[in-house]
Amino acid sequence: RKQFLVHLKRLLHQGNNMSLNEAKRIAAYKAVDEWIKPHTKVVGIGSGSTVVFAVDRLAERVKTEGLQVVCIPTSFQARQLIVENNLTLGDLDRFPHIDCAIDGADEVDSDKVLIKGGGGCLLQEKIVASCAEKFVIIADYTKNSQKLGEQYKKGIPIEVVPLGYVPIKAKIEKVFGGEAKLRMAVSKAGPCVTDNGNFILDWHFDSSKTFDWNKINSELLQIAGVVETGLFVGMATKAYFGMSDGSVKEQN
Ligand code: ABF
Repeated sequence: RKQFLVHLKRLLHQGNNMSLNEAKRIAAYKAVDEWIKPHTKVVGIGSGSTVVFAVDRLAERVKTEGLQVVCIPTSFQARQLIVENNLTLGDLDRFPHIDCAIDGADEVDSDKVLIKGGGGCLLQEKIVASCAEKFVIIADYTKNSQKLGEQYKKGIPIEVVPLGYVPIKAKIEKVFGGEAKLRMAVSKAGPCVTDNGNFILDWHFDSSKTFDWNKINSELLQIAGVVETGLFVGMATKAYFGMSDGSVKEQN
């Protein structure tokens, strides 16, 4: 009864955002309940707003089921979530093999290719995802697209070494077309600097074209000074989308 009232209050409090936040929550809860088993030991914790709900559910299950999990963060925000929820904080030095990583995304296409990094954490997110046996994506319905660029209009984030961003920008635009925009800090006073001290170029591509994202990703990574891309190709095990009708759409 208490839990119901807390949940009801949360729903009422969220007002018109309810459907989007509720969509995030139901996707997150389903993913945690399906992928975090009693024997799960190491969990990768993603970044963004949807993951907050996943950590809520994980913390609840740790308390009620006595789960013994170590959580590996993908950003400063993820680290704060782990600490604030009294979950055990781990690192890749001691836990390089992750059983399951759960993370958000900016967009997911019909082949489960992801755009990630809207929040600027793509490098650590991709490292953690690459160390995970299972990589599970949780998102609301606004991320579920047939083709990349259909709904997400901020471009594909590409983390680059600050020293080279001008020639790298020029190379990307020459080879791939579109426009690679230097991401500015919220204050607009200067460029956004990632947790790793790098810049981000958001590559606005022509979404009417069809791309071989695996090839694009590999070619981008060949450019000297490109550290990582927000294209996650062939990495996601499964995606869960909270839909506006209260259902959860699963993409295998
Ligand atoms: C993170 O989740 C980022 O890669 C991506 O930008 C973000 C999506 O945020 P949200 O869950 O708030 O939609 O993993």
